[in-house]
Amino acid sequence: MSTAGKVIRCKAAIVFEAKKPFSIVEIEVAPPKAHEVRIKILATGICRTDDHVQAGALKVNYPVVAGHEAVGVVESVGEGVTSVKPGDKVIPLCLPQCGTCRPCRNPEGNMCEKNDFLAAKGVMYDGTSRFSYKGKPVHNFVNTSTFTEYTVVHEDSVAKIDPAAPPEKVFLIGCGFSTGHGAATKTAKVTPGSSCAVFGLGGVGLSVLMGCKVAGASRIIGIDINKDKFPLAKQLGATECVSPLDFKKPINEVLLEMTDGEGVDYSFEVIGRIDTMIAALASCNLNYGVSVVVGAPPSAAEMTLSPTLIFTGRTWKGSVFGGLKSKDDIPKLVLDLMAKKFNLDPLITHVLPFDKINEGFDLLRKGESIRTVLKM
Ligand code: CND
Ligand code: ZN
Ligand code: ZN
Repeated sequence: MSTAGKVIRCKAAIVFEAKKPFSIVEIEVAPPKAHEVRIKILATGICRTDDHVQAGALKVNYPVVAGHEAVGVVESVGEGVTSVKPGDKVIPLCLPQCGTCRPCRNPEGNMCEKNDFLAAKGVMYDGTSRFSYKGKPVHNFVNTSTFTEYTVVHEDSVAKIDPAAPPEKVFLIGCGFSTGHGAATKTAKVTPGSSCAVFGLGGVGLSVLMGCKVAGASRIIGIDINKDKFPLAKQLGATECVSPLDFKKPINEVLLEMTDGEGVDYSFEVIGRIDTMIAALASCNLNYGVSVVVGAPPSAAEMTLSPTLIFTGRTWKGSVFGGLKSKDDIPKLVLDLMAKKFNLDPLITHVLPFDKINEGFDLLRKGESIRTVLKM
């Protein structure tokens, strides 16, 4: 029997307030309104950004259904939806692409003005939510919310993908892989023969590393305080790995020594800490080096640094969702996956049923997992 037009009762993992574990409860998911799409989630990944939501490091409105890295099937669509139809395999897009705002029209832009990263309102465009629990509204997260059996997103936040794409792998194109790979290839535009340093070797950092390798970098230095991450980093293309804990001097000085005082051509911060953002900047060449901030900074953080770091010519950039134009670029990356241009298997270390979401986050916090996929 079709569920179109009806309220769906289903399981979701809610964070009721910061620092409280995910609670699996039954919620109500309203039908999609005009230009909205209701999606049955098939598989969703655990990204550090969702942990920031749980930990209260990112500004969000609670209670919230987090989760932003997933794949699903369209269950029903609201009036006026043209780009997807029921039954289509899709990836929800945490960064929308409306196609008409200035960043969408600028060839170099991708921060669509419909994004909810900064305002973090946690509601649909009309200011209301499609989720409710015991009659009260529950917020969404970055226009997606995938820690639920069903979600509703705006048509700007969904991309139709190859129906043959395997859910337990392709979910990673919904954030981690695309963010990291794009940061190297699109934001930094890493050049053949160059040197790179990647700070943080989690799912996103390792994807940066894979992007550096594809772009032809000849030297890739991985940096992490957890040495258990080194073997996989080397397997994926790191030429060397170092831990800041092995040195008395600051890690940027270590990297300068490793590069004969030159610094690397490209550095990436993929942790989300102020000190490592500055260390990454100071590690790239003082004149033509490019440093990219990928790690999500705590919402309330501010930083101070010597202006000389920039004065000599370094370029400092940020990169959200790998600088990709989400709706256009995600289906292409899925085709590349299907054509075996890259392999996501090494990044997916754990598979758990959705109910074990808290266990999945524990694995991430203990540094034991790269990516855990939750199957619905
Ligand atoms: P994950 O936690 O898996 O990886 C972070 C890595 O950093 C771990 O291996 C840690 O051991 C390591 N680390 C922690 N502290 C230090 C330190 N002081 N020095 C060196 N290494 C350290 O996280 P992830 O890979 O899922 O995500 C990484 C960041 O990227 C995180 O901040 C997340 O919120 C952010 C992100 C950004 C975007 C975007 O669009 N820009 C999208 N998704 C995630
Ligand atoms: Zn836009
Ligand atoms: Zn993410």
